[in-house]
Amino acid sequence: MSIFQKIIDGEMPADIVYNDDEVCAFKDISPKAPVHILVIPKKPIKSLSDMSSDDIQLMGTLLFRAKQIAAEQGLTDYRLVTNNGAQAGQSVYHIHFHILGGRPMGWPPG
Ligand code: DGP
Repeated sequence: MSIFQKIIDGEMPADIVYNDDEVCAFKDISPKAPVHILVIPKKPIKSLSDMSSDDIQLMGTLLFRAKQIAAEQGLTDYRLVTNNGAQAGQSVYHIHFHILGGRPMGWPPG
């Protein structure tokens, strides 16, 4: 079971900023920007590579919630990132989008 599943199940504390039947969002424990929030589906999809066609609507919902949460946090400019696989920087295998904002962002990412 991933650490994010434990957060969803209430077994692990987190600073939750959004929660509904399908989506949960909470502050990253190791923030890389003044605003750093993780947006996850409650369905335990491991990574973007594991998304199936059954998940298209859910992932659209996730994107919509991400933009709402970013706005609620006062962000107009921000980055929305998913790391897919270890080489891309994924460390938790429950799909998530990072909302990163509140400072200028470089490009390309390292
Ligand atoms: P990634 O490396 O893309 O898989 O992102 C995983 C993120 O999850 C990373 O930025 C740190 C964060 N994280 C790991 N464990 C916890 C935790 O227990 N609580 C919270 N809030 N965030 C966590």
